[in-house]
Amino acid sequence: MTSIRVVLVASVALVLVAAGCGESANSEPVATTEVAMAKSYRFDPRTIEIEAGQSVTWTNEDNFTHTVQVDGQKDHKVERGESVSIAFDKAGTYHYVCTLHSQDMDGEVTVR
Ligand SMILES: [Cu+2]
Repeated sequence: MTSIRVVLVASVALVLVAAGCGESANSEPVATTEVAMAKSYRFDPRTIEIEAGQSVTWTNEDNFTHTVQVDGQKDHKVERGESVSIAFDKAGTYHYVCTLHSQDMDGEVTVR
């Protein structure tokens, strides 16, 4: 009896862990070159997919200054109402953050 109860508890725990992980990791990339810095403190869409040679334009639609820094590259400050475009020439997956709000604002560009 005791061993059956232990197995049941373990499987419930596994289901909970799996559900928690799926939420952020499985967001499908959106095929677009336009990302909004939306209200409040968000990149929208957060995960995008483009073709090699295309540029991505981030536009600040929030009420606060944000930045875009692709990992390993320079930081671009984007004031309210302004935008910045960054070209991606090589295929790969590029992670980026707003360095002012890196806890809340990050995203990924997949270049095909
Ligand atoms: Cu920000």
